[in-house]
Amino acid sequence: MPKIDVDALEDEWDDDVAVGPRGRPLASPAARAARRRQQQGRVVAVDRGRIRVVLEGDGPEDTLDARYGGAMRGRRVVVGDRVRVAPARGDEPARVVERLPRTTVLARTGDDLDAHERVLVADADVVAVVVGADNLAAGLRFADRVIVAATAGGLGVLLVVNKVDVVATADADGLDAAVAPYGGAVQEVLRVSAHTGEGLDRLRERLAGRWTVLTGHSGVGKTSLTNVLIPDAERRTGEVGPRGGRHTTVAAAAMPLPGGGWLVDTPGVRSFGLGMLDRRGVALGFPELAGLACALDDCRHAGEPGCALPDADLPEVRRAAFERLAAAVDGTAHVED
Ligand SMILES: Nc1nc2c(ncn2[C@@H]2O[C@H](COP(=O)(O)OP(=O)(O)OP(=O)(O)O)[C@@H](O)[C@H]2O)c(=O)[nH]1
Ligand SMILES: [Mg+2]
Ligand SMILES: [Zn+2]
Repeated sequence: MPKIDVDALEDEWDDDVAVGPRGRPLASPAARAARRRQQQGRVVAVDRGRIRVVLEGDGPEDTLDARYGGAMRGRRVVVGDRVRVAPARGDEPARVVERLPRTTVLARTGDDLDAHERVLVADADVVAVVVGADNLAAGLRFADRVIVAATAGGLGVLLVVNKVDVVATADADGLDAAVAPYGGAVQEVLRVSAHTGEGLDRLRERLAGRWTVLTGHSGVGKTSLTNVLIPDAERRTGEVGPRGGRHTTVAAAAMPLPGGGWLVDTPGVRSFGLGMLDRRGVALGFPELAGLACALDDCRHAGEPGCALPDADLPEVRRAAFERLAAAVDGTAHVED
């Protein structure tokens, strides 16, 4: 039986609708007309080959399902990507024919020595790293990593401490002391509860008009927060139980916030590898180190003569976080978090 080259067929289809290799428009009048029919949009969900897009000028609820066009040549899109879409024709679905350059990326690697980065969300403005008040220490180690990755990718960071309802009044001081060192590392620290609604007004203000990605360990309440911030979302959350709240969300999805802006709920991850960065990249993710006057312009803060790090004025836990993550990407220590 002759083998059908699906890619070749797709190329033909796409050439017909105007984009040549590398997404350049083809010159023929028919191709130019086809290109005019293409529209720009933004990816709000991806399910393998199915891409959900909101077209520019359409309402946020008005989504369109598209497939990869041959002109994409194996390039993949993620939630948040800006794309050009060729409209559906007859039985043919709409096609994503071009991915526009990304302005920000939230990316991680499998582990700290693996350089292959996976982009989780593109072109978002802010990452809200969610930690559970009932598991603060592990959450803050995770946040250390997200702050570095987000800064490298051009995103701002909010630290959202969820489940404050489980903290007894007597422990509230402990919580304050634990998060205080992060004041200089993120745009804002917010204390919230998806269950009682505490702190959500302030969170809504911070989210308004922006694309915000929720990230955090599984079970910290990312989807619970999504559901209270976006009542129509009705996404499934983990039940409380022996294995409660473990990997309930399986794919990222962007949803419009009632007050404007978008919230991206993502699956919980166990760790956030920083293998795409070296020691200097890690240092850039510590805003507290920005003004450091080391003798060497390209100081790696690894014990060089004249390095200003030992005398730098930054909280001890943040200094320890830098040492830990810098050693992890250097390969001098294996960091288990
Ligand atoms: N006490 C308390 N429990 C909460 C709060 N928010 C979420 N939970 C509970 O935490 C569990 C996990 O919540 P999810 O919203 O599914 O967590 P998630 O971060 O989306 O988890 P993944 O999708 O697996 O990444 C559920 O049992 C929620 O009811 C909160 O503010 N307080
Ligand atoms: Mg979830
Ligand atoms: Zn230095």
